[in-house]
Amino acid sequence: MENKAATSEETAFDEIKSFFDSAPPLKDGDGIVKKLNGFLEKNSLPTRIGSKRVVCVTSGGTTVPLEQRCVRFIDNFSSGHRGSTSTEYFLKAGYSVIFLYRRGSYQPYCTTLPDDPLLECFEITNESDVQVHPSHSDAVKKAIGEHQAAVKGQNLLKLPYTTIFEYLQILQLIATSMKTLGPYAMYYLAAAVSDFYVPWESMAIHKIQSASGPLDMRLAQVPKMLLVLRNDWAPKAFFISFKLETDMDILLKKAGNALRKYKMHAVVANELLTRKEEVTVVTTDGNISVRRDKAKGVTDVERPLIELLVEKHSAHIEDSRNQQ
Ligand code: 9Z3
Repeated sequence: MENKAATSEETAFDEIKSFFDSAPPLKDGDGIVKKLNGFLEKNSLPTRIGSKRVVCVTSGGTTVPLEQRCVRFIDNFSSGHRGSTSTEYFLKAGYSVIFLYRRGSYQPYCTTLPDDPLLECFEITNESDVQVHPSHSDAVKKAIGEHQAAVKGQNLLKLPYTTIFEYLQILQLIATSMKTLGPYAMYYLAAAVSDFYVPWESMAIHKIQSASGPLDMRLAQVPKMLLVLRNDWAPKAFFISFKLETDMDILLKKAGNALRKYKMHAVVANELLTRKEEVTVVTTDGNISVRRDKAKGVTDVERPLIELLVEKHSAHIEDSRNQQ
């Protein structure tokens, strides 16, 4: 049994190595490492109760390019609402956040602003100056004030990605930098990550032409990065992954499988249509349903979800200390 597990981990390791070896080089990898190290230096100062907690929140969906000079791509559904709202609650709870987000997806403190904030929140006065429209004034002040406080206090680092290649390459850099935080590090993996991709070396260079008729395409499986992230890149960290399904009948079973297979501390199971109302936190101690309860003034499901996860992270840190 143990041998079988070791073999599947070795296979995953080999697949991941070949995924990274064949991926296009990450643009400005050195710049990203510099930002990460600067951020973590500021945030790994010891506190009265141990070390500062840092969470890596992933948000938005990865793309899978079909051409190297990409005109077309396959996308994964995620607006980034879950990741950005959760980031706000983690910051409020005293965490520092590395926000790995899909370019163009929702940003922390902006989810309650209108779709086109620049055009809808501002107006030109009779004196040809620009001012915030009074009806949006409170929302804009709150968003700018809270965002500035997080960035100035160096508690929020935002790193953008677009493709599945960039996402996994940056996640590896984050894990390498965060390793020294041990149990004080948390991973909250809300991004919707492609299961299939076109390997770079077998990808068309130029725009695929339609003249030759229908397109047949074989997609390779994205290696299961969670296994290596959990076991090798960040073995002491606290891990939360997400399971998204559209069929309620299989959701909890699949979340339970992911919990065991990847040794997650919790898997947040959500169904596409009800994801903003209710999620189920699946753990080895049982399932906990978390709801947005308007009657109790709870405006989103992320607030009680983050409260619960912060509590569980505290227990994880306590356990790790007792084992030392
Ligand atoms: C989620 O399940 C997120 O909760 C949502 C959030 C993407 C549904 P929005 O960004 O939506 O607020 O619009 N994320 C993880 C989805 C995912 O790809 N999970 C993989 C899977 O289900 C495992 S890593 O197999």
